[in-house]
Amino acid sequence: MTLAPASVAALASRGVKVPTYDRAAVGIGIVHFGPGAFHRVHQACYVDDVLHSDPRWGICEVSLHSTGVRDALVPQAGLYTIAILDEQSSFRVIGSVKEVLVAPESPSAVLERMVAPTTTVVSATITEKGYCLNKEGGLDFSHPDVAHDLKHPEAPKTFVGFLARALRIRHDRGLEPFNAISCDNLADNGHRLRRAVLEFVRSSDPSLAAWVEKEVTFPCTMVDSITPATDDALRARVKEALGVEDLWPVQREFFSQWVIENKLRGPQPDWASVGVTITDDVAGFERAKLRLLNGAHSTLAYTGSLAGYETVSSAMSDRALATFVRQMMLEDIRSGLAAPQGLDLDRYIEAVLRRFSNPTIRHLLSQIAWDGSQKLPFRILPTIAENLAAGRSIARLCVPLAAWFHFIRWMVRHDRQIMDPLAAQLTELAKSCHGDVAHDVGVFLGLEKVFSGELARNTKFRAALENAYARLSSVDSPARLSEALAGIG
Ligand code: CS2
Repeated sequence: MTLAPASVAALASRGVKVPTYDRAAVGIGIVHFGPGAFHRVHQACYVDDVLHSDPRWGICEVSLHSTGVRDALVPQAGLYTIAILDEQSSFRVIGSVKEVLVAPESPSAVLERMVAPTTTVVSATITEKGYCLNKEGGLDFSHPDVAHDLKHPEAPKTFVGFLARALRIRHDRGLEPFNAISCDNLADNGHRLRRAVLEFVRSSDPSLAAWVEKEVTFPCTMVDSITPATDDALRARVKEALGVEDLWPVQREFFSQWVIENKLRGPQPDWASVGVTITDDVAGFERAKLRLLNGAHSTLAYTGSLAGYETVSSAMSDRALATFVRQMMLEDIRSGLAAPQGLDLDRYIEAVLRRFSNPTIRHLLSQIAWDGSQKLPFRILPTIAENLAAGRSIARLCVPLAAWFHFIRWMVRHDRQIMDPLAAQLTELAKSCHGDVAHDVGVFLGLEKVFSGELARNTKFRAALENAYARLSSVDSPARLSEALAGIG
């Protein structure tokens, strides 16, 4: 038997937290792009809390590519389980998903939801690559899906294309615009989304640009909860706990944080009432999280993988690696950060390291290693640029980059699939490497979509990167990693 509305009442008696509001009375007020695991453990969970006091905010989920989530959730009437993994793990059934649409199957159904007067929030978790941005942070007009959407605005493929089309229709129908909320790990995510939409509209629908510029809000956000991908072990665990099968449960740590910029317009869920921070200073929170947590994650992903570790917690059990990451956070990253009100950076760093060491979370390094070409420019390069300008050390900060180069070479040597939009180019680059440090580093620095010309030509940066690359070149075990890290920083 699978999870269904009829099984919910019995679950409460098994100690499972279930929605106690009337789901039939829930209306759709939010359209969300990217119903992946992170969104379902994070935003959809906050919304589930809101629905206990305000039924207007059910979610219409939109998948831009795959049918997987739709095919799993529709037979369960949108219900799914979150496993909250901690010393005391718990299970919760979420009822906030009212509908799941697959955009390529029916772009018009998606647009209809986006232009409904009751829809005041359109949000997204589509990963860094989903915004189709170029290295300068603007819209990448050479991206095939962007080119498609400019030609076929009525049937978009991209999030930006859907926003532009829906805003056009709302404008023509005299409706207020919705709030467009990016919930992805991009620096200044709201500003980048706004710029991409304006550039798209200016090139395809210039008469709408002034209205979008003046009327539409794109709040920045910071989102945080460690969310390992769903696996069979989780499915089995949920089945045991619930007594029914959930076709696509999700899992996360106990910790969850959401910070939204204080510029939302029109009717909204009472986010603050369910623990969301609404503030004018999102940038401080976002920089701290992206650079300290996500920067350290990428460092662990590439160095830990080279040493043969599989999970974040196992990599953190390596004393040399854990010490290295802690020093990089405290000495190289923290010094360039301005703490937002209410956030003690030292305590934040210790809390992040404790979260990484949580043994109940099986977070694969290989999952974090995805999309290095998209993630490292937000997580590591800004700190390197600022430290170079301020005369602060960059020695340790070059380790995640050099480790990424070695990781890509290892993947190619072992014929493993590289999960990255630049996979083909990275594979060619790796094949052209032969172990000469200056040559190999030069090859990777030629990645124009990742490294600016200015940074690639910076002799201090190049020297530090070559040093890290040389020291990591024979790492294939924890002992070799410990030796390599000992000489850096
Ligand atoms: C991780 C993030 O996969 C990754 O790149 O660094 O998903 C990280 O777990 C989240 O941002 C935590 O909030």
